[in-house]
Amino acid sequence: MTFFQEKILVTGACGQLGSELTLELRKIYGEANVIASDIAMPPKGELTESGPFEILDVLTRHNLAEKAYRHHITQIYHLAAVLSATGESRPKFTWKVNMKGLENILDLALDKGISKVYWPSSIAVFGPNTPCHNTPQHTIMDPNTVYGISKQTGERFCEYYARRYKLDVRSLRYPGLIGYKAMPGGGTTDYAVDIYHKAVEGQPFTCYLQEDAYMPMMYMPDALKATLDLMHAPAENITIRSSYNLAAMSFSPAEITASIQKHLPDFQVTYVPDFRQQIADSWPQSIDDTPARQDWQWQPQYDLDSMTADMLENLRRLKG
Ligand code: AKB
Repeated sequence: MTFFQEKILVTGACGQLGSELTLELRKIYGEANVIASDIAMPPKGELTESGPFEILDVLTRHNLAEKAYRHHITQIYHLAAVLSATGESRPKFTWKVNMKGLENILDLALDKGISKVYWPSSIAVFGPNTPCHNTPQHTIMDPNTVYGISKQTGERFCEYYARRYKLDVRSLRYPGLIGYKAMPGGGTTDYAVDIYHKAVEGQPFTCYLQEDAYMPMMYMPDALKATLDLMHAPAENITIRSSYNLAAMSFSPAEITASIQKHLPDFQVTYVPDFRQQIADSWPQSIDDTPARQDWQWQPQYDLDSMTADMLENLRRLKG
């Protein structure tokens, strides 16, 4: 596939998704053509060494406009956000970063004629009255975390900009994302990353959710593929301009523990649920992603056991 001089800005590039997605985008579009950005400079590493990096606060419109102008930006992946668990300790700040940040990016896209915007939503848009099994694309949405409320409002905003201003904005409702390259920060699903680290370090794990807290999850290679497939799909195939349901697997802490114990039989987990259990209780257990499968042929590759084998192999390699 060839692309004509696209110049891509990634906000929140140091996050769990951003640090991997930026590198994938650099492979496709060329290292110099993908500008990673975040609120602070990360330690030297692949992200800063493989291409341009800018310090960028998405709340500062003039800073955003200056970067977009200077780098001749044609597409934006706007990933900067505060996640669900952290959001509950700083609700006003979370609302501001998640909503004002998105508004600034959408307006920048209109002002500068930016051709495409990607913005991640989440299963957090659903709430306690949403059907929790095979949650459909269109259903009751009554999120009760500030993160979920900001994502649901953000979805309405994206659809509005797409319909009213013909902005090509695309979005996915990610489940919990699991990868070995970067740690997540402040989410309710983060336990499913931490547990692998503890297992490989030979340590017991204390889980902040109940053993039966079932949630939708996805391995990072699938999340990267879904994001790029959506962004590369012809515009006429994109029938959902709020955000697509996206599914791969669902499991509970007890099930991921059993999957790890197939490789490490002595691995031990204890359960000490905290406030994050209530958040997990309000989210779906499994997702129906039929529109994503129909519109741009979404198909996940990893299930729980194949993810576990890959996570353990890579973490063992990285931790020596
Ligand atoms: C979180 O737990 O907050 C995120 C999410 C599901 O959006 N991983």
